[in-house]
Amino acid sequence: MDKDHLNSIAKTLVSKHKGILAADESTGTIEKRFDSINLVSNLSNRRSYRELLFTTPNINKYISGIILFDETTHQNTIEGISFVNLLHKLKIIPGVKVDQGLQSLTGSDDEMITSGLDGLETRLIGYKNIGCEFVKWRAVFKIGPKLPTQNCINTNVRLLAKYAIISQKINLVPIIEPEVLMDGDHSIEECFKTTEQVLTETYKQLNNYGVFLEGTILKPNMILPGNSYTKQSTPEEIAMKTITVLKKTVPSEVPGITFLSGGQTEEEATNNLNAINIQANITQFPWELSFSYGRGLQSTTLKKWSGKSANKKSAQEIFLHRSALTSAARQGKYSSTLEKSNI
Ligand code: 5MM
Repeated sequence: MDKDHLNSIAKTLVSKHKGILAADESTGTIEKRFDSINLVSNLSNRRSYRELLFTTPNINKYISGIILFDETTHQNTIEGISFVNLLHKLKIIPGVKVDQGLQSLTGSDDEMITSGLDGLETRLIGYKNIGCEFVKWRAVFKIGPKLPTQNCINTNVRLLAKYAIISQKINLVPIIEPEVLMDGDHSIEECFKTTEQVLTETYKQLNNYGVFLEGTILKPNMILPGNSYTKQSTPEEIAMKTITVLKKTVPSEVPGITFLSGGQTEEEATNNLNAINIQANITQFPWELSFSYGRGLQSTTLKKWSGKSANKKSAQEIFLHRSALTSAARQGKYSSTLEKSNI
């Protein structure tokens, strides 16, 4: 394990002003996204969409790394440059999602565990050889009556820890994504309690497996009420609760925390990240607090594009603008008046 290399990649991913674009939608997920714009999900449309995102002029001012789906790691720009090489040229670090999706937890109708450990090391060597520098694995936890179960938490966090140590052996920085889902009618307090439990167990297992924390990134959910809960929370409350949980659970060796957007609107995800960074600027924290958004960066861009090459330029302008706003939020410098500005 090359610890200096792992630490340097992790730190570059969370450099000041920058964050990560999650463009690693699996085939089923991208199909759902394309359904929303009435576009068929085939190889060619997926390639064109990813090219639109990655070739957005100046996007490297705000984006430090991009998480790809396996298919995209084998694809090229229209001029024939591989996407991985293109990102290197742009000084954007290429990474790849290496979990293989969710399967039912044995004996449970309600809970899922993440698959992908079989043959993982061989796949990782392949990704490293083509130039990827980091990887991502997502575990999900549902809040509900008696959920998540201790069995689901234990099983998922052990898998996360095994994935992380195998990745570091191949000198790939593991992004650790334990996502407490915002689906449901639970309160913000329930999200707080569950996230605290999940993150506590996550770091217990990462330590048990000897994972080098300085060479990792955490990708957690923010502390939010469920999306069908009656009472909504202010960004300040979300920020306070999020930071409190992180302080209780995340060791100071971790270089950076890059939040997922998890189904928030683009504006909510920006506003809440901004409130978190305003807090962080008041009280110093050991980690960088940044973003690794999928929908939080792409929703309006995708709608604008709608699969039409005539819309590519205006869709790229929207993507650059959303990335600039999210970068401002990552510094605690966002305000909703910027939504209509030219920054
Ligand atoms: C972009 O979506 C990623 C892959 O999800 P699937 O395996 O379900 O296709 C996902 O892991 C993503 O990186 C995170 O959920 C963050 O995305 P959001 O949209 O929540 O910011």
